Amino acid sequence: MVLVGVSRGHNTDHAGDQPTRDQPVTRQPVTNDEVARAFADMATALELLGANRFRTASNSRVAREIRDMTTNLADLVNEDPATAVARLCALPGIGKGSAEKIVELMETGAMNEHQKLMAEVPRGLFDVLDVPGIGPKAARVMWQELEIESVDDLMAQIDTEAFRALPRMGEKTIANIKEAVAFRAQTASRTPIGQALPIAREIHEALAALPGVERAAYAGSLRRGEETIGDLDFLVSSSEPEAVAEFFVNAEGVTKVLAHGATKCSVRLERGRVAIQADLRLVPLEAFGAALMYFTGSKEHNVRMRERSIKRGMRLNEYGLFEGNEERPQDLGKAPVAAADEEAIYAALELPFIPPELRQGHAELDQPPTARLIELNDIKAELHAHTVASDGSMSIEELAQCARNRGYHTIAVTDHSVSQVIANGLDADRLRDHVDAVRAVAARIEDISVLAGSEVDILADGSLDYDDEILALLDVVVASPHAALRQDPEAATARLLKAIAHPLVRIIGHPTGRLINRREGLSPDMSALYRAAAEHDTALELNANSQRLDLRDRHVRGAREQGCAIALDTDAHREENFDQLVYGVLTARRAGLEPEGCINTWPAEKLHTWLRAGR
Ligand code: DGT
Ligand code: CA
Ligand code: CA
Ligand code: ZN
Repeated sequence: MVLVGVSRGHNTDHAGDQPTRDQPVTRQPVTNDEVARAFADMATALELLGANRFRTASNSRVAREIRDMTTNLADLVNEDPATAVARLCALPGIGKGSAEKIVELMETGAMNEHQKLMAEVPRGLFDVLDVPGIGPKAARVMWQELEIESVDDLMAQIDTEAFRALPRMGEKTIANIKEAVAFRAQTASRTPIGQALPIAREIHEALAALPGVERAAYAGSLRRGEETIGDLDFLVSSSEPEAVAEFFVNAEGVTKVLAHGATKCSVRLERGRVAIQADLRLVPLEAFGAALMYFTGSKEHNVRMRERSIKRGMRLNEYGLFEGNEERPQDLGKAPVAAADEEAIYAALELPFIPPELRQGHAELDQPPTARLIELNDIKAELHAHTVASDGSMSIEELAQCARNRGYHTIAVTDHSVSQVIANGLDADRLRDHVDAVRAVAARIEDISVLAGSEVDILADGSLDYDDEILALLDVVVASPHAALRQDPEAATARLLKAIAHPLVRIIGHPTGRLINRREGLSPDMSALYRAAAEHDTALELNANSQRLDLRDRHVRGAREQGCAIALDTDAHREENFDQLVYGVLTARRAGLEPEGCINTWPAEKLHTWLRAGR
């Protein structure tokens, strides 16, 4: 597996558009982000070890240079490994030593020096360093003086005299550390769905392929499409259950077996950067539907379903739906009303099949869905995507090809605007040239519409990053907030309202700017945004990138209630980012979004007319 050398159990990654790698088991080219992370790790380890300042600083500098770089290092090395070192040295900020390490990482999947350094520092110390307010100096002193090697050690000692006696450790600092650790405990223990789903799918496929397996599924929060996952839940019916259990407790990445029984197994999994618990239940085929329903949850949905059963003189549990509110001795062994399939259980309770994403324990039983929810195949257009002109890795043609491969009728090229310096945003002159380049490609390609657009920054005061005359040249304007994301709610509301009302803006990209588990983002008055968006017929984006999922599920629901159009886009920077659409679709389904409410499902003509309207 690639990246054994550069992965840790947590994420100290900087904020950005790039999703973390989705396929930790197949060997894929090492990304720039991962190379940067390896150098950043080395800098941190050196600092914790109290190494020479210059060595530390040079590794941090290389990490920074690589993060800001637009050249794809894997491509550069693979082009001709023999001359890679020399060509890497030609890049800004890369010396010979670093170049050799980069090539080593690309070729072997690991960096020797990185691994050596990482072995010298306890892993848990990186978590201590991750606590906001604790810098490398402080972490080093805690480690050296008090043998603090993890956040648990830290919390065990934080109220001691010895801890208070550490240099610069005042009451205020201690209070801040406690608060920060408490916040982390709330968020960081849940795995983002973008990391959990690829692992679960792979395990699910492997389980389904085992001899004797009749049915296999994943359940729980993952099946409900929640944005973060506490643990993975698998269900299997098999004529050879022992073999299934045996396979599960020995699956790739299992670091600890927590339970290994005849009907339940529980393991701790570590895959790349992801550490997560996984449960397996072995259930009889006749009761698979009841078990699937029970373990899909949510707990609140289950409670409502049991109440409904009782009202109808039945009882529901993980084995089935049975006659009678209580289990009486004479009922033992009686066949259930329904158990093998979820559909039959819902039907027996006079309900339509409730899609797992809607099983939230809200109103889904009182007002079951009437329209079909949106599905992956409904999406026919991508309206937010980047090319090499800013921080993407595809050319305009490659982007168009990706969209065509997905069967789309429209792809919009929306590179970053001038303020996004780190993302190589385009100034007005470069944008004009870029529009010409997009139009030239569009003229050559007949079977798919390639639109010239921009992802223009919404500046802190709500003004846009280009003049109107420039924006008027474009086929589609996605306006997004990227900076000043700690604004107070009033300022954020005013900022976004101004962009929504702008006649040339058709879509507001990732409206809050939050990053799951990492950045809170803006907290505007969402109802005010929905009303304005509906009034100006500006679409609000559900950005499908699994680090973003912004709008959130409840926001999409609120927006639809006000009649807003929703744009569902992946914000693709690389080809594989198109696969992030699934996370957006799951989130949209949780919001009860029907295809018609999403502009990306509309036929080409309807969409293009809408994009042109009002400008
Ligand atoms: P998670 O893992 O925190 O992301 O969320 P879930 O929903 O996957 O929760 P989990 O793994 O604890 O349990 C899976 C499902 O099993 C849960 O959604 C509903 C069901 N379940 C588990 N424990 C209970 C319980 O005590 N009561 C009821 N009604 N259902 C339960
Ligand atoms: Ca779970
Ligand atoms: Ca569980
Ligand atoms: Zn973007």
